[in-house]
This record gives sequence, structure tokens and C-alpha cells, in this order.
Amino acid sequence: MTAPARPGAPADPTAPADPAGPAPLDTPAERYRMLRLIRGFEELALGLVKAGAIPGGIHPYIGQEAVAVGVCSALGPTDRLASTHRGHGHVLARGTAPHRLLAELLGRVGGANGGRGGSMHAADFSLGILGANGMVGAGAPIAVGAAWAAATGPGRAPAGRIPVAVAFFGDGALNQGVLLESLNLAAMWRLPVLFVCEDNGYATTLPAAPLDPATVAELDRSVAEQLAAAEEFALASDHPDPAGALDHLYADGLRPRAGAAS
Ligand SMILES: Cc1ncc(C[n+]2csc(CCOP(=O)(O)OP(=O)(O)O)c2C)c(N)n1
Ligand SMILES: [Mg+2]
Repeated sequence: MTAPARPGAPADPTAPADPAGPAPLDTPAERYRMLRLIRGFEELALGLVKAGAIPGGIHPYIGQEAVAVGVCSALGPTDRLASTHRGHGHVLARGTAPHRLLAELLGRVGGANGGRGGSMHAADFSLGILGANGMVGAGAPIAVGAAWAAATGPGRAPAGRIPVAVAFFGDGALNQGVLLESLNLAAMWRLPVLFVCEDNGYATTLPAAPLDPATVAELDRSVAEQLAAAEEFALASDHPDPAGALDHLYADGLRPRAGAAS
């Protein structure tokens, strides 16, 4: 059963809306323009998060722009990519119009996915963008599946001309079994998958570098204090309110600090 279309929503949110195709990234000027576009987009989006206009949050791609631009500049028109939770740069560098991605973040019907996907599920099949992904490491099996289908499915391309599938993932995904299985399958089946590890030294907020015991103790203490404050807030009322406690926790404790929408 298909969900009823919202008024004004495109019949198929994945239908082509960018007939121009992949973003031109052939010249240094085009690549630089894309770098600046991604940076500007993220700065705008962060402002909209702070203003409360974007439901939920976003994971900005600031500082990693060159990875998406470099990889996408090497792709052909039929190649595909599977993105991550930090996917705006991949989506823009591949050619989704910025206003369509922004509308998606804002939950608008004019968004790349009719406003239903938001930041972490932005997809644009017309450009081979198989989707951002909230599950760490989960883009890898999608990319492997796409390459496998291209290599073995109906209408497959001749050997040597099979479209490439890119699997972007972060260093925080390196212990995910699904990523390791994907590497294994791609190697066993000799699939044209490009695995791109964006090693930013963090699993979002947790440094990859080994933590010394004093830092671990400090982190534990800070979380314990925040939880105690939330518990006190919840129990202070005559009507204990777990949802209120959560709000309190996020308002005063765990919510990312200004400017750092994790
Ligand atoms: C399967 C799974 N486990 C845990 C999480 C929670 N989580 C969200 S982001 C993140 C770390 C991601 O680190 P990395 O892949 O390096 O990306 P970065 O945020 O550093 O760009 C984790 C563990 C998740 N989303 N999915
Ligand atoms: Mg990381």
C-alpha cells in the first residue's frame, strides 16, 4: 500500500528533478565553486538549526568539503554513491540543486525527497545518490549491492564498464561488522566499489585517539552530573515527568553547544 500523496508533493519524490545531471567538476574553478557552495550551504543550515527552522538536527560537512568534491569529480554519469549521516557535501557535490536539499532539510514538499527524508535520508536516484544514512556504516552494503546489481543484474554493463559505486563512511564506522562484511564481499566478488573513509579523528564527538583515564573519569563525572540534575528535575514535581526530564537534560546538558550541531 502506498502512502497518500501530500498536497503539492511530487508523485515520486525520487523522480528526476535535476535534468542538468551531475554537477560539473571538471575544472579547478568548478571544483572550488563547489567547495564554497558546500561551506556556504552548511553555514546557512546551521543558522536555520539554531533558529529552530530545521526539525531535528544536522551533521555539518564543514572541513570535509574537499573529500566529496574530489571523489565526485572523478565519477561518471552512471556511477553511484551511498552517503553517511554527514551527507550534505556528497549530495551537493554530486549535483542535487542546493534549494532542493535545503527544502528537504526544512521538511518542505519541494525537497529532494518531498520533505520526508530530511538531512539523514537525502537521496536523489536520478543522480545515483542512493541516500544519506543515519546508521553508521550502513551505506557500505548499499554500495556493494548497487555494484553487484550493476555487474550481474539485467541490463548489466560489459566487464570493465560497470558503473562504480562509492561507499562513504567515517572512521567511527571501522568496527561495524556490516562495513567489514561489505569490504569482504566486494573483494570476493571483485566488485567496482570505492570505499572512502573520511577520517576526521572523531566518532562524531568521541575522539578516536585513546583517552587517558583522567579524561574518561571526567566524561563519566559530567554525564553522571547531568543525569542527576535531570532526575532531580523529574522528581521535584508532584507529577514525575520523564519527557520533561529529557527536555531538561537536552536543554541544560547534552544539547550541543552553540555553533556545534555535532
Ligand atoms: C549502527 C549505529 N551505531 C551507532 C550509532 C550512533 N552514532 C551516530 S554518529 C556515530 C559516530 C560516527 O562516527 P564517524 O563515522 O567517524 O562519523 P563522523 O560523525 O565523525 O563524521 C555513532 C556511533 C549509529 N547512528 N548507528
Ligand atoms: Mg569520524
